[in-house]
Amino acid sequence: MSQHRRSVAPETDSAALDAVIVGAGFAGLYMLHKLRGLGLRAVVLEAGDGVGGTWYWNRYPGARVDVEAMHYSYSFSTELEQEWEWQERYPAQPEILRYLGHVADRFELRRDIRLSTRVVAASYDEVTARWSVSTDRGDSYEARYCVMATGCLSSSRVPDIEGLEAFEGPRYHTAQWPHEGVDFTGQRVGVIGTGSSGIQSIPLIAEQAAELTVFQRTPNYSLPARNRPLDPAERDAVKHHYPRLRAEARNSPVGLPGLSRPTGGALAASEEERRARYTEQWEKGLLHGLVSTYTDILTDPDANRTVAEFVREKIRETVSDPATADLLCPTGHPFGTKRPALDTGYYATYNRDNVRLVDIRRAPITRINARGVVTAGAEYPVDALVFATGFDAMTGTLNAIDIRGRGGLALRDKWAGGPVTYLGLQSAGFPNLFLVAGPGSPSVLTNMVAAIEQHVEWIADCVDHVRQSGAVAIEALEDAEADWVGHVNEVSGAMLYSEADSWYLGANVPGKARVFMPYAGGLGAYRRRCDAVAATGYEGFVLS
Ligand code: N01
Repeated sequence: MSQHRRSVAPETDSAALDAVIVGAGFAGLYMLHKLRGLGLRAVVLEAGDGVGGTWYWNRYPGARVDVEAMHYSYSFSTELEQEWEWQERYPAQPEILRYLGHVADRFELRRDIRLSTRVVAASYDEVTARWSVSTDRGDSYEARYCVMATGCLSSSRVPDIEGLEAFEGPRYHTAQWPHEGVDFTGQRVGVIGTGSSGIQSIPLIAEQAAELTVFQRTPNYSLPARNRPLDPAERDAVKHHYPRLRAEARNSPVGLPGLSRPTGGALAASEEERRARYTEQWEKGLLHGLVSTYTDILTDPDANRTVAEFVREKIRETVSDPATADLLCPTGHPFGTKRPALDTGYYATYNRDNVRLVDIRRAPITRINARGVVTAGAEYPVDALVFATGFDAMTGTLNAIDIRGRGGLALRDKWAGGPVTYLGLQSAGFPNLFLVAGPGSPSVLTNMVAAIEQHVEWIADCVDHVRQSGAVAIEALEDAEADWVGHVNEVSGAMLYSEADSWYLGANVPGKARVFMPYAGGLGAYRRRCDAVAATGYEGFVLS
């Protein structure tokens, strides 16, 4: 536990607070820094025992970023971006956590961060126009503004499988990994789930365990990361060009520089041209490379099929056993409609003698017993079980907090049919409550750090505007919200996203409304829209 906890009594804090920020990941840390820059008094409440958010929790073997760190990093401080030396192209979790710890120290953020403090409720008082935010420690904080910097993938899920509690060995979820690590040497390990977390951890668990059984319901598309150490000359070159690269990233669709902007459709190109372009991107090891090859990869099923087939060919080339290769080939959803993974040696892992793949689409898991996993076809004894089963994404963490707005309206009730927001920044009926990377914003479809910076800066400007204008509250209007939700749905509706049972759609959580949650219109266009809203005196919001 940090020595920085409770340096100021919460009562004293609360009396003078302007803002409560929930979460000390990339979003919360920068929000605190920005609000301080406006001369505001803010406190960050963080459930974890340390800062870092996603990078604090996700400590599973192989956890690393899938966006190049030189760009998956803050751009707001020239000194910070010049002094930090990323060691790898795609650093592993410890390096990113060190970076965020460095940021917390460098900007002296820790004194206003309360660790090991989970927010359980937040309610708005219409008379005082202030939020009261309660924690699991039994205390509460009052402030004019409340900013939810709670992350998009922070409520982990273990599926409700009969007999789970009967299992006699240890169970782990990738996002709740023990800080001391896990030694699987000599063990029979079962991994359930083949999304990014499974795909990153499986090769490393396979190297250590005596036997690894992977339970796959849906094969995912995965691309080689081509990770490597960064050499100093390369690092310096990026640093030298940061002003241009960051500007390009801010205005690009996915928040990254350097990706080609396609001009034509895939089917207009010859097969040779397509193959050459796909191969070029495959070799580069970039998450967004293949979808950026042609304009219609995410809109035309036939165009998409060409790239999906290209990836399937790569899988068949890599995996020696044809039956296993077939099982690993995704066929049930278009490429890019679930987030692809970026891996190191994932498919080749299935060539190892100690690894087997079990198709639980064909023979589903029926229960877990004391010894292991039972499917409709067989029993698989294991010593340890790893759940790489994902998250209640985008809304799970917000809905876990009892958030009450005007007239006691509960956010989780308002969102029962799916989240509704204006610009992903606010929800009508909840004045002065801001969401960072909320549903209805580009967030998870883009470089998260670029998306977070845009939100934090917009929110800080907005708060400053409210104060300068002598108002005490700002609230999204229902009409503006309805128009925005309509636009978000229209954009994703013109794409292929609804063809996958993805967490983008909430389809991985039984009973969750099937609504495409992020905004698929691109970060650059979204930024321009947010800037235009601010420039016109916060159109679609009302000040009081
Ligand atoms: O979770 P997921 P994740 N029985 O939801 C399976 C980010 N991330 O933690 O597809 C059996 O993608 C499920 O099967 P299905 C990234 O944005 C980034 O892997 O629902 N299986 C699926 O295979 C990513 O997209 C990095 O049929 C069950 C898996 O579990 C997001 O986090 C690294 C099941 C869950 O996959 C989530 O990734 C890691 C059940 N009852 C994560 N329930 C980076 O590289 C679920 N599954 C930065």
